Amino acid sequence: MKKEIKHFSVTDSIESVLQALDEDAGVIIDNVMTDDQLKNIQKEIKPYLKQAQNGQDNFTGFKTQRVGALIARSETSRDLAIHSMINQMAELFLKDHCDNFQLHFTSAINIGPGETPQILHRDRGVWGGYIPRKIETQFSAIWAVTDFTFENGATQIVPGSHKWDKDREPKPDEIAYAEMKAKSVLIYTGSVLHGGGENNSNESRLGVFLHYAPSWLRQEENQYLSCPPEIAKNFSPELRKLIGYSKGGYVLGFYTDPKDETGELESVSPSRLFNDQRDEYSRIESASELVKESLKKGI
Ligand SMILES: O=C(O)CCC(=O)C(=O)O
Ligand SMILES: [Fe+2]
Repeated sequence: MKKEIKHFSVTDSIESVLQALDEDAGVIIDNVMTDDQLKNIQKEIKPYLKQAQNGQDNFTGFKTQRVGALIARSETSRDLAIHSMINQMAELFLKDHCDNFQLHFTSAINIGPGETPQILHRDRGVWGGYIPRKIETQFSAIWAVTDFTFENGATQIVPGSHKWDKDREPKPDEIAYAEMKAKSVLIYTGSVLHGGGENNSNESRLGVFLHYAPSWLRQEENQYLSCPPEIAKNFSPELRKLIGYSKGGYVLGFYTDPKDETGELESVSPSRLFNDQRDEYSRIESASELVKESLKKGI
């Protein structure tokens, strides 16, 4: 029997979606974007797609374009990045392995006609395979900007493969395709086998990828360069925190303003760049508690 990806709607409970994600590591939520969001995101990405080169190797695809820096470049991507249902799910999904999560990667991936299937892979491979499998590293969303069909390169997903032995390879009938209408979103995890689909149609398949990861990990897309402070200063504190202008732990990710001679901007949270005084890690109750907590988690 052909493998299928389960579909949900925005009115389904987050728990039921997460339950399916736990079982399959890939689920679709239909019709999440508004009509205006779809129209606007197409408009915002179009000028960059006009100029973008195709990939240079058989992982990035010789007929596939990638456009990054979406938080800086696309207002609608900012709204999608903080979408409340997606963020609530990301938090619940990742919370066993971190105190906070962050936006890890943004990309509009446009698979052109004639593209061959991308090699199946696990996105957690970006860290070189050093992170133990028991730690879930990514909660990832692919927002469909065009329809995703079997013919035009819908993402291949191998449901359940997050629980497989790492060397097991799927048989063709174990591969499902993330067929969905524009405005829908595919949620998948860093541990599931997946890859771009083969495009045998005359049209391109465009998806907006927004991935989330624990805030103690290095981000795949460097947000401080892709979305520098002079752009981030116009965003809400919530969005700035999500993209990384925040600390990921008591001392993790602090900065010191090299020009500061007042001593005020010594070892502070990046949120202070924007005069935001909030820093949930600024003070600890007790050093011994902090050390004890981290020991309990497994240092
Ligand atoms: O384009 C797709 O559907 C998947 C792309 C992907 O998985 C990747 O580049 O890591
Ligand atoms: Fe991938």
